[in-house]
Amino acid sequence: MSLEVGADVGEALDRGVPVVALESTLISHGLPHPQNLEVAREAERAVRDEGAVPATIGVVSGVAKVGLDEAEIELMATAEGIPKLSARDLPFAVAKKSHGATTVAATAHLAALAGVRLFATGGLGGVHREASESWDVSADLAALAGTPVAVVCSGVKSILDVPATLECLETLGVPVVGFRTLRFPGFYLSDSGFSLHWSLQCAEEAARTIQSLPALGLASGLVVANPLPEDEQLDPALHERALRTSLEELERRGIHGGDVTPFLLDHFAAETEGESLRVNRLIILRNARLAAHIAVALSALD
Ligand code: PSU
Ligand code: MN
Repeated sequence: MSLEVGADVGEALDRGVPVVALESTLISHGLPHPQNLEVAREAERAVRDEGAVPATIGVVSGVAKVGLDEAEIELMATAEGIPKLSARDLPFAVAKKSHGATTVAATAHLAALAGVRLFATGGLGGVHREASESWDVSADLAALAGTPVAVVCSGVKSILDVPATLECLETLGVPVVGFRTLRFPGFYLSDSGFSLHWSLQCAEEAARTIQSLPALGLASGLVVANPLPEDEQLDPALHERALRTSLEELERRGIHGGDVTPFLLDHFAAETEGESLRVNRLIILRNARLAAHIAVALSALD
């Protein structure tokens, strides 16, 4: 079997108990050890505290798992050289019986395949700065266009070209909505400086939105953008400085492709002396909690 659903996740799905998917790339490539393991465990706990069942997704020895167990999460957090898997990489990891950490694109794909409708992460991938030359646009965007999963996130990572990413989401027909805001969040920052057309006021409204998508024949996902409160965000001046030096260093080293995002997140942590890690952790936990709220509301509607 190349796809396996964890026992508690499978049981929850059978009984209509709410389930929230969590990704493993942020564990293997987005955060350093040991914070990565702490955050992975805390995110699962946050989902449980809100009355849903967490399903951390990843590939272990060639099996795509929806609902990693504790030892498998530890493997994602500690093993050296775990490949970062987008959706297109999944068949190779399966054929080669490899481990793999799933990005937003791959996690959303596997979640939908298993029937999980909510997914929480920190920030989506998107259009990189200089993409007009590099063509570096995350597969996360195309995946959300064709995968019926709602992703709760704090916008797209601020290392990206945010307005270009919003344009791209629009072109792809991905619905994007703010949670209690009309400002698009900026990941480490509460406000990216760009606005949204729609906002949702409560979990129930989000659940009704999710329910309406298939009924309208729309096969896309949904981006629920959940900003950090302003007093919890990264200091904007510090953010600006760290961003500038991180991008300079990226260019100096000529880093490309899938290595860009992990490099920038890592460099950001060094430049901000760990402040960005504190904020990244908060973002992930808040999004896990909101995704669980919405999953609970969605189960109540069904
Ligand atoms: N959000 C975080 N940390 C991360 C990521 C998202 O807070 O590490 C990961 C996600 O897995 C996302 C990936 O899919 O970064 C984007 O990578 P790329 O730009 O190479 O598509
Ligand atoms: Mn890329």
